[in-house]
This record gives sequence, structure tokens and C-alpha cells, in this order.
Amino acid sequence: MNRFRQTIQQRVLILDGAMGTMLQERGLAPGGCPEEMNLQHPEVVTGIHREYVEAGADIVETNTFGGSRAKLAHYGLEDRVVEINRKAVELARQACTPETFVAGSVGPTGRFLEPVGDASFDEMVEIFAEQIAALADAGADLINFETFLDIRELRAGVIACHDVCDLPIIAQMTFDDAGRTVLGTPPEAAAVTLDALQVDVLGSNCGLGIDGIFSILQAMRTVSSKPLIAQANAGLPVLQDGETVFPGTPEEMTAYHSRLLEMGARVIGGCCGTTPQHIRVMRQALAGLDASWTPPPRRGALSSRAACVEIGGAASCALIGERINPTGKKGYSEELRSGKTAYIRKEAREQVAAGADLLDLNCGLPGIDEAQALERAVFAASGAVTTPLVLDTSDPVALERGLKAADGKVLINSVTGEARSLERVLPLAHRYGAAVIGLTLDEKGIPETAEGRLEIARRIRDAARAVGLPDQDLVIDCLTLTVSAEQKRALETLRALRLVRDELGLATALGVSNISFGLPARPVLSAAFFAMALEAGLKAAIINPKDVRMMDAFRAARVLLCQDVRAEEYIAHYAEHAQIDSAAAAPVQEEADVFQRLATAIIAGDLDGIVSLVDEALREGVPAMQISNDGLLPGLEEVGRRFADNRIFLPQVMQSAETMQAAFAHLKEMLGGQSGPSLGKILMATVEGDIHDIGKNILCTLLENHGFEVIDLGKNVPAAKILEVALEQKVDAVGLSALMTTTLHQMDITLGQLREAGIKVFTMVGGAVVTQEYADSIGADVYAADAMEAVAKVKQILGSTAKTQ
Ligand code: THG
Repeated sequence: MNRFRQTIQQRVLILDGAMGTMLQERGLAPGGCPEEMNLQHPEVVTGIHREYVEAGADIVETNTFGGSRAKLAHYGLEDRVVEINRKAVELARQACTPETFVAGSVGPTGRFLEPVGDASFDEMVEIFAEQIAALADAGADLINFETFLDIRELRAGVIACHDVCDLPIIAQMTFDDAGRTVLGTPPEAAAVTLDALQVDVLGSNCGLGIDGIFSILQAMRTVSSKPLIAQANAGLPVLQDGETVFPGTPEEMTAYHSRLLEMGARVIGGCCGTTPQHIRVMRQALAGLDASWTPPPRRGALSSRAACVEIGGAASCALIGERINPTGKKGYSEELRSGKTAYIRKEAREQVAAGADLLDLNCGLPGIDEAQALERAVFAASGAVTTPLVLDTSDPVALERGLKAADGKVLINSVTGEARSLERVLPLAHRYGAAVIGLTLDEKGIPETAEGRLEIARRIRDAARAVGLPDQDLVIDCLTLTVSAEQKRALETLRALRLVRDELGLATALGVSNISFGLPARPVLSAAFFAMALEAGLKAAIINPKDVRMMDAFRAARVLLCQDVRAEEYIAHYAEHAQIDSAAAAPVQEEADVFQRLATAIIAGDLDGIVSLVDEALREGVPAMQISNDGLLPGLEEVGRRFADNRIFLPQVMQSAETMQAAFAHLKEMLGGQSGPSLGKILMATVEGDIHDIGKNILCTLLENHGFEVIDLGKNVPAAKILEVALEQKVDAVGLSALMTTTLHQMDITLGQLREAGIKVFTMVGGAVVTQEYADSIGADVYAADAMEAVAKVKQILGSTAKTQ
């Protein structure tokens, strides 16, 4: 194995500091070409390298940051690329010990790519290839891409590097304090894109101090399992007496070392303002730290310039908008012929607004230059939205043009099990850092059975592994065939989804709407099939997100499959006054007094935080009774009001109730098992013959939360049993629930028996089929439409009467 790759597995390496600022300090190259110093003042450059090596740097960087043809052209040096880069490696090597690594530094070209600028992608690749080949030929141990702002330019650089050598690659972008590069890329999107391009180490240099770089790496770590690099500036530059000064002390720069190591930073260096003294202290700080690190599991994801989307694994099914496809669309077809892009931009925006996570781009139309059309489509869609793209083409030439035009990691749609397709498409996916949809068909067509499709999926998987594509970057399309032709095929497709998931552990995709070709009311059928496919584990769905039925099916299925936790997204979308109450979601303010914070925690359903909050109140000397009355209960009352106003819904009420229960349980424990004074004793039961108890259980929980003692007799409870317990326990109230019309009369019977036995308790009835009229007709004291209303009414009545009994 390569020495650098082996070494970063074993220990953390220190990379030297700032060539640029060091040269400036020596009064060299002010306004001139820093790289020319390699030729004019070689001893100064080597001297700087030597200072860093003596201070303990494991890696020194060549003085070639601006050593590309495009950059050197500013000084008329464009024909001396090889000479300057070769010399730079030699100068660095002269300062090295046998263990020291020489990293060839490569910076941006200063040119802009089409369509914004005039450089084509191929030209950009050539510019980088020339410089990197020179560095590699001269014996650099690795290549360090630094200070990139344009992710697409960096893509070109990394691809060029793979083209000309096998050297390990470090790839770094520079972010501002808002967490994006100047051209709009956040660290997550950068990491997904670079990870797919098979760099060895990724991270961030310059722009920020170590605290800022640390946050950037944290964000990168959420999506990538690669080793990381931190190359922070020595603090943020300040102007002192007309001079730029980097104020960060060596000690400040080492304060993050242990956290960086834990996160998997395997190279730590400095950027502007980092002196040999900084490197010396960093080296010492590293000595005592545990350098072992196990990479986290890989995750599947796609990216654009400005965003990334997880795919497969625990992620929700990704919705791929299908509408940029000329099938059956005359307007778009005409546009493809005339080279316009208005339809693409409009559909991109509308599909994303409707909920698309990814956009499928299909430009396949007979008689047009598909490569040019796909390139244009990629530029148009990338300009209109930030959604990652899916390139839908069977033409490898068009595919490659699209891959060059893309800013991030795209999904190729698609490769098949045919040898010819595998040979042409998979190497493109690998070279351009893309994921691939694999269609389960081959030279013999589409297998009838799910097992046949599984076999092809396995073959595609093996071929993908052979070119170095990880399983996470493969999505298997089990193929939707129209159900109107052969009805049993739909079930076979669904079975194939499960097989591919369970046998191969791969993510699956479907062109869902194909199911309904040739039948009326297509969305009806497509939506039902979609829901079934989601249950079978579908991870990417090519659909029309503007079709309300499809999105309805999606949101509903996510609730039923427990993917939309507490149905929050469902509620946010369908509730009349939409959005979950923002106050409930707002973080608890530190300044608020403990009672307000208790109330807010109950409203927000903060199950994780409530116990420590109760402890805090107890520590402040607040009596348990007051914690309950002035903190918890006002919170729960607010929950009731919001529920009544349709601002929140049952899942949130239950979350608040659980939080309340946790608070009470803890209070009780702290008080040595005593409960507080009860507001009254309530017997609760679902009547005989009825086995529904959800509503009753909710009410029991809420009543307990509000300080009542509840005796819950459960469901299917005979009148005699209710009578017996009511007498024995001397309850203050009896609450009865029924959810079926067939069991409603049991309420009448039970209340009748209570009256006959002379038990004068307060009675309450409720349940789906119960109405105020019915409650009146059987002589119940109170009817409540839901649990919250029941609590309010019970409190009103028992709150005053219970105490006098
Ligand atoms: N698997 C994969 N990719 C695919 C498919 C697949 N790409 C293409 C297709 N199938 C998915 N995309 C579409 C796009 C449009 C339609 C269906 C699937 C469609 N068009 C209507 C028609 O042809 O009548 C026009 C509708 C309109 O005008 O809105 O239905 O299976 N990997």
C-alpha cells in the first residue's frame, strides 16, 4: 500500500503552515509571482520548508499553489509550468527527512467554468493535469487541493489528478463564517461530492480560525466517512498599523486537537499566519493524544452545488421529479429541438416546490443532439434550483457531457445488466463521482420473476464493486410494468423490491407511474402502487410530484410506516392552520424563570429534558406542589388550548402527556413515593362489549397529569364490575367510554345500575359514537367530545366539589 495512505491509518500527521505569508515576511514576491521564487530564490524557499520540518511537520507543501498554466499566465510564465512545479518539489524534498511527505499544492486556476465563465470543463481538466503531472513526475508524495471555492472546478482538478497519477489526494474548500463557500457550497455538499470522487482526505483550509474549521468538519462528518483535514488560519486576520496580522496563538490552535482526532481528522495543519512556532506547539499537543480512529459506516447521498440529499439507508424515500421528459409532452419536445430551456427551468422550480428531492433530466428525442441537450438541461436546472440531479439517458456520450456539466454527485439513470451497458456506464460513474440506478434487465429482457431480477441486481452489484463503486452508490430499479398488460407483474415487482433489500442490502428505485399506462384515472392506480412499494422498502421513486394523489399517498404512507414521527409532517401539511406551533418548537430560553421553562418543556413535549428541569426547580427549593401547579399544569393547560384551536394535534398532546407523566413520576420519587394531594378519584372504563380503549387511555393519562387519581378498569368492563369498584373505592366520578353503536346501550345500563344502587357520583361519557343528546338522554352529568374537553369539564366540577366531600 502507498506509504501516505498507510501512515494516516496509524497516526495523525502535521502539515506545515503558510508559504505565502512566510514569503511575504521575507519581503519576497510582493505583487509578483510567489511561484517564481522557486527559480529566483530557491534557498529561501527551502529554508522555509526546513524551518517547518525542524518544528515537527510530517508533510511539507510545495510552493506551487498558483502553479497552474492559467495562474502563471498572469506573469507571462505560462510556458514554465513544468519547470516551476518540478523545481518546487525538489526544494521541498531537500528540506525533508526520509519520513517527511511532500505534498504538491494545487490552488484554483482563477478562471470560471462555462456557463458563467469561458473555460470548458475539458480545458479545466487539462490545466490541472499539466500541473499535477509535473508535480507527480518530480516525485511529490501526494496532491493537496487547497482553497477551492467552486466545487465544479475542484471536481475537474480531482478528475485530472486521477487521470495522470495514482497519488493520494487531499481536497479542501474554503468556507466563510456563514458556512458556505463564496460560490454557495455548504460543507455537506462538498463532502458528498468529493467523497464520491474518491479523494483520500477531505476538509477545509483558510478562511476561518480553528473554531470555524472545526464546525465545518463536523458538518462534513455527518455525510462522509473519509479521513478529514483541518488547515485553519492562525485566527482571523486583523489590520495592525496598516499590516495584516494573524493573531491566533499556537495554544488557541491546539485547543481543538482532541475533538478533531475523535472526529477523524487525520491531518492537521495551518494556513495563513501559521508559523513554525505554531507547528512546534501543535506537534507537542498531539503527542499525548489517542490517535486510533475507526471510520463510521458509509452513507448514500447525492449533491448539487448548494445542497445534498441522503439516499438509501435510514433516509426517507427520495422523490425524483419525472416531468423533464419529452414522453407525451409536446411543448418540451419542441423546446428540445429549438434549444430553449424555459420548460426545464419552470418544471424544475415547480416540481421542487411540490416536494421533489431530486430531478430527473431526460432529453431523449430522435433527431436531436442529445449530448448538447443534456448539457444545456443540466446548466438550466442547476441555475433554477439547488436540487441534485438524475441524468436519464441510455446514450453514454450524452451521459458524459451531463456528468461534466454537473456541479455535484448526480444519480445516473441508468445502467442495465447487459455487458455492454455495464462496461460503458460504470467507469463513467466512477470517474465523475456519481451514483447509479441499475435496471434489472439484460440481453434476454426483463425476467418474469422477482428471483430473476434479483440475479441481475447481484450481477450489476458485482460489476459496480469491480470498478470501485461502493454498494451505497447503487440503486436497483426492479422495473414497473404496466398492470394493464399482465396483472400479476405488479406483485412480482413488489416482491423483487423486498428481495433486493433483504438479500443484497441495496436501495431500490421504481418509475412508479409506469404501472398505470393504458388505464383510465392513472393517478388512482399509481398512488396505490406507490404506497405498496413504500411498504416494500422503496428508496427512490420516479414520480410526478405535482400530482396531488401521489403526494397524498406518500405523506400518508410515511405516517403508517412510522417514518413521519408523530405525524408532524403530515399535520403540518394537512392541518387547516398548518404548521406545528412555532412556540412549541422554539428552544426554551435560558433567561425564562423555572416555571416558564417547565411549562414550555411540557408544551414542547421535551421528554429528554423535563427531569433535569424538575431537579433544577427542586434544587432552587421550589416545593413539589408549586412545581406542579405553577409550572407543569399551566403548560398542560396551554396544550389543551392549542389542541382546542387546532394548532396542535393528538400526537403532540400525547408527547406532552408523556412528558408530564415523566415529571410526575420523578417528583413522586423525590418525595419518597408520596404523591401530592389528589384532586379526586375517578373510575374509568370502556363498557362491556367494546374493546376500543385508545381515547379512554389518553384521558386516563391526562387526568393523572392534572392531579386526579385514576382507577382504570380497562376495556370490555361489565356494569356490575363498575358498580362494585365504585362502591369499594368511594370514587368521586365515573367515566365511561364507548366507540361502537352496538355497545352504546351499555352506558345506559351502567348508569342505571349506579343510580339504583344509590351511588351519587358524578358521571361522564364519551367516545366516537356518543353525542351530547345521547348523554342527556341517559342522564349522564357530562359529555365530552375529546380527552382535552373531558379534563377541562372534570376540573371545573371536581375542582370545587371534590374538596368538600
Ligand atoms: N425507471 C427508471 N427511469 C425511468 C423510468 C423507469 N425514466 C423514465 C420513466 N420510467 C419515468 N418517467 C416518466 C415520465 C413521464 C411519464 C411516466 C414516467 C408519463 N408521461 C405522460 C404520458 O406519457 O402520457 C405524460 C404526462 C404529462 O404530460 O404530465 O406518464 O421506470 N430508472
